[in-house]
Amino acid sequence: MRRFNASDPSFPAAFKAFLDERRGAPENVDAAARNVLDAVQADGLKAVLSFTSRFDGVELTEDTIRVTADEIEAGAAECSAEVREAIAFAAARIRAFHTRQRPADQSWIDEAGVQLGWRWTPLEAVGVYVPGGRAAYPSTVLMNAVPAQVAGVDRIAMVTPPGKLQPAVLAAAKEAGVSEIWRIGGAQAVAALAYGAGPIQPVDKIVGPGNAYVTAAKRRLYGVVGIDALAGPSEIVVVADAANDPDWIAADLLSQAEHDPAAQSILITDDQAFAQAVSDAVDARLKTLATGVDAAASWRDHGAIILCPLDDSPRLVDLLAPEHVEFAIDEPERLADRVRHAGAIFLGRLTPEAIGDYVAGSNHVLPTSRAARFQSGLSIYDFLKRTSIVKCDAASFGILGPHTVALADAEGLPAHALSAAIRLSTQG
Ligand code: HSO
Ligand code: ZN
Repeated sequence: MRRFNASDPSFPAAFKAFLDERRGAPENVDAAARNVLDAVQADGLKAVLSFTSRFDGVELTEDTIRVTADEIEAGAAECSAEVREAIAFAAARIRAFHTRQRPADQSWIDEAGVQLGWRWTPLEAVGVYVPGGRAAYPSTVLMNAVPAQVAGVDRIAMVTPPGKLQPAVLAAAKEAGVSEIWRIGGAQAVAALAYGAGPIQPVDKIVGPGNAYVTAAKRRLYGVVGIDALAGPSEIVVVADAANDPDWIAADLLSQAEHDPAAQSILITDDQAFAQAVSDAVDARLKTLATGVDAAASWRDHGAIILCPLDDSPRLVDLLAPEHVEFAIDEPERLADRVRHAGAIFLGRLTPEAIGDYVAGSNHVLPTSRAARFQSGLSIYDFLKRTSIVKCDAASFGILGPHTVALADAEGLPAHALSAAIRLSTQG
């Protein structure tokens, strides 16, 4: 964990170096992902099954690749009532939040008499990647699939590496209206979704976090299909004054550190003694946390405590452009309103970021690695597209036509000019 004091003359340079640090091993997996994509594009299901055998050690066939409706039901039923209830609660809140994002179609007649507007339509088919192992989060299934469902996507296809499917993941998939689940993972799953493979029909967009191979495959497929933002390790900045219980703030920092050794948790505070108390509380908690190994690595390698007047915190937050920022202070809006770059902002002492991970209703798929400078979290807009609509009548065509001809001539495109001129001439 790094300690910074914003009043040190060396702070600007040291902080800049800190911002520029890479997190996570730069894995050179692009060539491998490309081979997988090429093979699946050429050989379809055969290639998908052979990669699944090679990378996952599981022999599948066309008949066993799909998770059956019975399996989904049985798996979901294994979930405890408490977890099922929490999933339904979360889904309803995520649904409500994203329903409010639904944009309106527009249509108007402008001063030239042209009818103009646009219409929003949902994507037809979307693929959701769900990682295997510990990172198979039911909450992430909800965060990816519910907005698609709210947008009105017809088909939501989920892929997840073969192996025992977590009951809660199945329950979440069911709740979120996932229409099909395929037990495939890695770049081959992403390729199958993009190109289609045997019974797996191609989709129009692929969302959801995955490992380095999945991310490399998604990056390569951008353009063949739509892709959501490329997910990086989690981040949290907590702005807190000395009136907080250090143990609460320590828990918030650890809540993101435990995701990944490459995650980043940063405390900004104006009180030296409080900073030390939080640091001690983190160390104490790390001793017993079941996820302590990853969390300790994250805190050790990427964690930081920045001492500065809280009034300066919005400026530092903007430089960090974090995925999440908490303002654990009274009247948090006073500072939070000055933040420009953050994926999500959590206000006050009773709004830990974990609330947003699960049940606030806002999306937890958020920009990382400073992408909050230019990107928003996943939303209904990721599953909608806008089609422009234009209609001229004789009078408005008379106004627009000659300018069209002039620009087409200037661009050396005579057929463009003609298609306007031909209509102008018949109108006398
Ligand atoms: N905080 C993660 C999402 C998540 N948390 C899933 C718990 N489960 C995104 O940065
Ligand atoms: Zn989380």
